[in-house]
Amino acid sequence: MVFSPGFHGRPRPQSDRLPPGQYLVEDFPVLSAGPTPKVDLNRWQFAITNETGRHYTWSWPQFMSLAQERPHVDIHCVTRWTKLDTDWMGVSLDTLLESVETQAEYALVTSYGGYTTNLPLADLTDGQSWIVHSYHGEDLHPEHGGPARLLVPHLYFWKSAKWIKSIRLLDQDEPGFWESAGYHDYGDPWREQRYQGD
Ligand SMILES: Nc1nc2c(c(=O)[nH]1)N[C@H]1C(S)=C(S)[C@@H](COP(=O)(O)O)O[C@H]1N2
Ligand SMILES: [Mo]
Repeated sequence: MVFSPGFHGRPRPQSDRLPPGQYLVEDFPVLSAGPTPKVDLNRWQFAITNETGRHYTWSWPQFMSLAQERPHVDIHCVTRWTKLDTDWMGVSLDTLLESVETQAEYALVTSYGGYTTNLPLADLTDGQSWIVHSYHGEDLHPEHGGPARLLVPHLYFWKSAKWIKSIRLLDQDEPGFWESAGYHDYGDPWREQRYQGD
C-alpha cells in the first residue's frame, strides 16, 4: 500500500511551507510600484484578448455572476516575506477561459494603472490562478488590489497583478514590468528564481 504524504495525518509543519530564503510574516505588507488607482465598479471591465485579436469582456456584474471559488493559499513575495493561510474569493481563470478560443502559450497581464506581468498560459489554468475580489471575508482593499486582482500563488507574488484589467494571450513571451527590470521571467519561489539567471 502506498501512502502519499499530505493526504492523511498531521498538517505539514510550517517550515516545510517556507521556500528557500523566505521568512514568515503575520501582517500583510503592501507592495505597489505606483499609486493605488481608483477603479469605479460601474466602469470596471475585464478583458481577455486572444492571439488573433478577438476580445472577450466581462462587466462587474457578469464577473460576479460566475462560479465563485475560495482559494486557501500561501503567498511568497520576492522581497522575502511569506504569508501562510490566506483566504480569498473569486473566479478561476479556468472558468474565464472556458469561452476563449486560443492556441497561445503566453499571457501578458495588464492592470489599471499600467503595471504588467507575464507568465505562461499553462500557469493560469488547471486550478492554479484566480481573479479574486475578497480577502478574509471582506471586499479586497484597494491597496491590496481591489476591486479585483490576479492570484497566482505558486509563483512569486509580483505575478499576482493588483487592479487587473486585461490579459493578452500571445504566441511569443513578452516581459512585464519587473521582468523587464531584471526579475526572473518565471519566478518559482521553490527554485528561488528571483532574478534573471537564477
Ligand atoms: N498593479 C500592480 N500589481 C502588483 C504590484 C504593483 O506594484 N502593481 N506589485 C506586485 C508585488 S511586487 C507584490 S509582492 C504584490 C503585493 O501585493 P500586496 O500589496 O497585496 O501585498 O503585488 C504585486 N502586484
Ligand atoms: Mo513583491
